[in-house]
Amino acid sequence: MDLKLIVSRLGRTMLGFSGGLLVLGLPQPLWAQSGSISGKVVFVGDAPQAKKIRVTKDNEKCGSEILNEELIVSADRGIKNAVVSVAGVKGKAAGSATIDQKGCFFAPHVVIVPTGGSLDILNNDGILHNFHTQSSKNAVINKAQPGFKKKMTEKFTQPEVFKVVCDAHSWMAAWIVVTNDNSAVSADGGAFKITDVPAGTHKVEVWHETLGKLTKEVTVKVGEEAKITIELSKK
Ligand SMILES: [Cu+2]
Repeated sequence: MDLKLIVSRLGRTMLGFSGGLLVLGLPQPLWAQSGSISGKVVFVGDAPQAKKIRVTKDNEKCGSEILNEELIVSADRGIKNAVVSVAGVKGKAAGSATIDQKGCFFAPHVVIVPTGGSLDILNNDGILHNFHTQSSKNAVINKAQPGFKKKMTEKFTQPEVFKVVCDAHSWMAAWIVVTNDNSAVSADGGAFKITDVPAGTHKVEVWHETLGKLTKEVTVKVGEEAKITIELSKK
């Protein structure tokens, strides 16, 4: 049997299988009913230059300059660190996330934590950091993390977007997005992809720390990738 025939028979078997489940009233497997959303978050206007921050403390660990990650726009106007979420659609239950303090900045700059999940806070600098959340729905965490303490773990139970600072280094900042919505953070160059999105029309919410929020309707078809461009600009 040639490969094409095998693939086509296999495809029909899979469709028959999922259709059969539908007739039986059983939940269909995810691959039979979902697609994905991908695209790029784009800055409208001339791409601003990334700013640098002068480091005035712990220079042996931190160097003399740190990139200000408030707004990172690539030469072709892609925006890094925007959060794209499919409202009301549960993401994969990852359960945990990690943020590192290395070179005196938080990495990643924006981290998604599932609601009720935990965040591992690493200190790979071997110097004192102080993890301080500016949260209001979740209890404020204000904890020193001395150089010898390589890892702390915190839980976040309420959906909320909030800033984290370090009281030992005034330039350090990150954002924590606590959500169960299926979400992704845009990469360098602005690209993002969200998989396992049920077929249908969804409200896609976009958030960026300095450019604000935007909502867009997107229709997802089974097995297809809905491609969108999200434009954000300075207010
Ligand atoms: Cu610090």
